[in-house]
Amino acid sequence: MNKSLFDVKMWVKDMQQGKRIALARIITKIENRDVEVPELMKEIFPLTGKAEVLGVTGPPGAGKSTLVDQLIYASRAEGKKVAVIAVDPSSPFSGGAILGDRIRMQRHYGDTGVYIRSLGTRGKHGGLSHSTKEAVMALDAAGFDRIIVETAGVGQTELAILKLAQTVLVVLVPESGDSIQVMKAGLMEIADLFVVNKSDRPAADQLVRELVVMVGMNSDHEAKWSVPVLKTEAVKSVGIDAVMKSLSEHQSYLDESHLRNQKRTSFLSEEIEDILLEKFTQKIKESLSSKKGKEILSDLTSGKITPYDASGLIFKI
Ligand SMILES: Nc1nc2c(ncn2[C@@H]2O[C@H](COP(=O)(O)OP(=O)(O)OP(=O)(O)O)[C@@H](O)[C@H]2O)c(=O)[nH]1
Ligand SMILES: [Mg+2]
Repeated sequence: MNKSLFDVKMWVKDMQQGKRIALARIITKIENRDVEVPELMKEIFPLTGKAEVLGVTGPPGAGKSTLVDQLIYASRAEGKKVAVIAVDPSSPFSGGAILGDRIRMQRHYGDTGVYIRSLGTRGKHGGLSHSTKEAVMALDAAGFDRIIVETAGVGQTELAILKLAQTVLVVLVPESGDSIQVMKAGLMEIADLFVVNKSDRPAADQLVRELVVMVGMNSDHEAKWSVPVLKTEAVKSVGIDAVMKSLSEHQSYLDESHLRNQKRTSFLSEEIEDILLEKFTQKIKESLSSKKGKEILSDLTSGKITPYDASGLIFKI
């Protein structure tokens, strides 16, 4: 008998029935880019496509997790099941750097309608955006109605990750004031909603005004969605209702404008790209370490062929 201890079908079924251990184990396999992932995703994929996926980003310390905590609370009041993935590209370990987030959101502990998980760059380099996409699919299949992806920071990796969201919420704070940064970081292009948090601080209104002007300059007149700029004081739960309202309006807009389908297509197209890249990378590594690969490398080192010749030959193995 050579049956794997990890019965993919059974774990996915358990996950669908709400068993936390199954969900956690599946996401860990995804995070580690385990060999069973393709088989897992085959079971998971047909169960996806129902969840609302929100992305939350902004500079470090802007209050993203505090706001997400409020969004969880408000979503629960609507009867929705919510999952949060806190992504930290700078962390090689999940759970470590983002431990603070778990503590911040721990009032939901014991609520079976809430699941919070961190993802770091464990496993192979560059796979974080791929892992996040598949973790979102797993949570969707597990029956969460709303999935919130919080990314720490506004670098290229974070922006790439946010492509998977249907609605992107950018959180800024008065002291990060320089709205020029917003332009530079490419946030204007991805924001569906701006939130100026810590509005208890001076200069919040100033930042709101600047953002409104920038949104106005950036929006094309044909656009049916005008990006709202809202003020919150997340620690005190101020302004959350308006954020929830805008999020729901954006979701309706996605349906009315048929953008939801378009977003799903681009999500899946990126997933294919990631799968192929992963396969190619693996294949190239195998080819390079094969007998033939070593001969090619030796010819390259001795100057008989060029790196481009070598690549062509490796490609044909
Ligand atoms: N004054 C004030 N402080 C706030 C507000 N919202 C959050 N904070 C505080 O700001 C700090 C950072 O909040 P977090 O929610 O951890 O911010 P974050 O953006 O998730 O931080 P990273 O994930 O580390 O980038 C905490 O000490 C919060 O209590 C607010 O509306 N007003
Ligand atoms: Mg945070």
